[in-house]
Amino acid sequence: MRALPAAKRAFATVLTLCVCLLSACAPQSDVATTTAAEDDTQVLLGFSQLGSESAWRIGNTKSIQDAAKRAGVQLMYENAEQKQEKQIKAIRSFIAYQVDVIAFSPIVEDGWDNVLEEAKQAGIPVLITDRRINTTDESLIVGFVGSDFYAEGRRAGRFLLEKMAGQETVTIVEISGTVDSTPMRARGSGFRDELAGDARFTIVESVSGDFLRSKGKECMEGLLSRHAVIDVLFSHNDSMTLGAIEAIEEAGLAPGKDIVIVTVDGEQAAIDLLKEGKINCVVECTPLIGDMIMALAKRLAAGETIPRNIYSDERVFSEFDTDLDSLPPREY
Ligand code: GYE
Repeated sequence: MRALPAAKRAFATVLTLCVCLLSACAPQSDVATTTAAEDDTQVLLGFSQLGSESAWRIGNTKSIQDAAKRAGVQLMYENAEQKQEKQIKAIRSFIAYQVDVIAFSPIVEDGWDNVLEEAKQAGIPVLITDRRINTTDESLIVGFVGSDFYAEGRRAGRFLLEKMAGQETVTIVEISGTVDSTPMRARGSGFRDELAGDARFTIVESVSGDFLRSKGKECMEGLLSRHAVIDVLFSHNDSMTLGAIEAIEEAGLAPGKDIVIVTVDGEQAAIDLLKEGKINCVVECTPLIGDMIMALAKRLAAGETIPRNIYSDERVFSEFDTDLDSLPPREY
C-alpha cells in the first residue's frame, strides 16, 4: 500500500476537525474519522453516505464505520442528508484532502460526471457502493459493490406468481423508492419483467415514498382512498412498508390478509411482522457491506485492479418458509 506523508495525514485531521466545527447543526456522528491508531501507511478512505432515511441506511453506515475500525482504515465519513449537492461537495473535499480512495453511495444515478472527472484528474480511484451511476465514461469509477436490485424486483414478482396462483385478477399498487435512484428503477423493472407474461397482474398505480416511513404511510392513505380494490402492495423498502401498514390498519383492513404485502430489505421489524402474518414476503437486501468496502479500498490504495461488479448474496423470506423461527437476529 502507498505510504502517506505524515503532513498530509495531519492536514486531513485538521480539516476534518474544521468540518466538524462548521457542521454544528449536524449530528455528531455525521462527520467523523475513525479513532484507530493513525500511521503513515494507513489507508485514508473518504466515504460519502447519502443520508439516514431508513433502518437499512443506518445499518449500512454502522457496517462501514465498524469495518473501518476493524480493518485499520482511516475513514472520513460525510452524510449528505438526501442532497446530491452535499454528496458532490463531500467528494470535492475528499479530493482536496488527497484521500487514497473515494467511495460513495449515489443518491440518484445522473449528474456525477464533472466531480468524478475531477477525482480522476487527481488520480484518486472511486468505488461506488450500494447504488449506481449513469455515465457514458465507465473509466470514472473503478468498480461497484452492493446488491442486484433487478434480481430483487424479480424475486418479489416470483413470490406473487406463487402466492396468487388461484386468483383470476390481481390488482397491485406500488410504493417506490427515491425517484431516479438505482433501487427504484431496477426493483421496479425486475418486478414488471417477472410478471409481464401473466395478464392477471395489473399495477394500477405507482407512487414514490422516497424510502421514508412517514411518506410510506401518506402514500398508502392516498392509494386506499383512490382504489376500491387493492390485492397487493409492492413496497420498495421496509421503512415505507411499516408506514403503509399503519395506514392499512387505520383503514380497518388486515395487512397480510386483506392486502398481500411484499417488501424489500429484511430489517428486523419487517421479519417480525412477517412472523406475525402482517407481511407476506420480505426480499432481502443486505446493508452489511462494510468489510467488502474496506478490503477493496486496501486493494485500490495498493494500486490493484478490482472486479467491476461485486454482488452480495441475498435470499427471500416468506410465509412459505419453515425456518423463520430459527433465523438469527438481523443486524439492521
Ligand atoms: O433498500 C432502502 C434505503 O439503496 C438499497 O436505500 C438501498 C435502499 C434500501 O433507503 O431502505
